Amino acid sequence: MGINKHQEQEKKMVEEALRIGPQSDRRRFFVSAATMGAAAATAPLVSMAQSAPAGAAPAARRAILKNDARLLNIGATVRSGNYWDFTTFMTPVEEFYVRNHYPTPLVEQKPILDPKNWNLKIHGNGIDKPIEITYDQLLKMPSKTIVATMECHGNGRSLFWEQQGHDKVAGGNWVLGAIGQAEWQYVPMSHIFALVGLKPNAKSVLFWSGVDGNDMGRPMPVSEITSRADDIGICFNMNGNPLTADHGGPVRVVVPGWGGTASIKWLTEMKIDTHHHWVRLNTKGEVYIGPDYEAPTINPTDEFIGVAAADVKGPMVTWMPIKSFITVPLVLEKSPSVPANYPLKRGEVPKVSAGRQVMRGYAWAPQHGIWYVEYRIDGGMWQRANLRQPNLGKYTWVRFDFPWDATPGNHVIETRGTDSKGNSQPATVPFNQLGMANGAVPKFKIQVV
Ligand SMILES: Nc1nc2c(c(=O)[nH]1)N[C@H]1C(S)=C(S)[C@@H](COP(=O)(O)O)O[C@H]1N2
Ligand SMILES: [Mo]
Repeated sequence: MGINKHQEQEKKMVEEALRIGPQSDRRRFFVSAATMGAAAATAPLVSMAQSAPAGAAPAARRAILKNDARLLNIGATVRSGNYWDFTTFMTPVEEFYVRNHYPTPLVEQKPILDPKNWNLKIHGNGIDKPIEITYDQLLKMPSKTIVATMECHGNGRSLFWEQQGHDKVAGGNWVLGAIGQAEWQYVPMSHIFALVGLKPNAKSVLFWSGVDGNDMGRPMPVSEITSRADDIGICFNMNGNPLTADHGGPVRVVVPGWGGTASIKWLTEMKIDTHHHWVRLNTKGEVYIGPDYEAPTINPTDEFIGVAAADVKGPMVTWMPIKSFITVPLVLEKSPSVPANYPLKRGEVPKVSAGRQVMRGYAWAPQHGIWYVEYRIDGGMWQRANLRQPNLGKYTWVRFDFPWDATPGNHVIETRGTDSKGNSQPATVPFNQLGMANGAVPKFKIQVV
């Protein structure tokens, strides 16, 4: 019940943020109309100017700027990827899921998001030298690129409803598409730590936005960052282009392998301290809450920002588990809702024609990397799927395929990834109220005709 109240609150805040929209849209509309044909500042301005008929009232402010055509609309500020249409190793930005707790903030309302104004404050008692970094300075620092998946903790929540019958799980119905893979360009934390003089007793880095909403930020233990300080960083390019507004532009954090929440978008501040930080996104949001999970302990020196000790409900979700899917839309029968633009109606089973089929899929295991992928038909023997190149290491997914002689009737195909340590996807995972990180073997129902 506490969870539902929380969702209600979130909904209200989104509505409120959108209400100031029409005014700013009006301004944007007239600005871009006046410069019709000339290079407008951003793509959305152009499409808005073109799609609004002359003299018409400006369109209501959209919470997400990218085109909806290749995405699944699962809420005002949330879009999942159409994973059943995925074919590429790299996910085009237009196909990449968006998870916002608030509407995508606009430069018009938040001038700090203009690269000319943007700066990052790094401070706290865990460093020798507080600094501020401008966008130009950031771009001149040594940077790296990494190809890595990014996945929302809530991806696969649908499996709690569809396969495990947990009607107490609350949250959006992502199905399996809240994942994408991109090439991220970033200034590594190793460089940042050297610049500010990280103290040996520093404990926590709080990555903070505060731009889209005043509670958007998340801490990470210093030890976790230093264990892979070249892999985690301050990101400004995605697939070779500047980060778009929806994906946190101009600058976000990228933490490969951890759930998306760690990768704070619209980053403006980094607080590095010798004590722990508690905020919304590691207390009552993006945490495991359930009988199998114990709430973490609180120390007297801990800092609470916008939350209280009573809000600490469970351990924060970190690494994403091993997962896999075939590019077939999951049957949604027991989910509380079915997204309006999902290709299947409630209970509808996808159809495939009889005969030789090649089934394709994706598997990932960001903590240790995929070793092999198996599949089975109608509960039969597990068989190995063919892995396709490229397979660039633990942070990337791999594509796989296998032939299937599809015979008329109803069938179930399951897929199971195994990582380089020999861990495989389980049949079920323990219940948690927010439906985080469900890595159970997915079951795809298919009707062969
Ligand atoms: N400032 C801010 N950062 C954020 C969020 C947010 O709502 N606000 N959502 C987080 C969550 S839950 C996820 S899964 C990822 C999603 O990143 P994407 O929208 O670029 O795919 O951003 C994370 N960073
Ligand atoms: Mo997320």
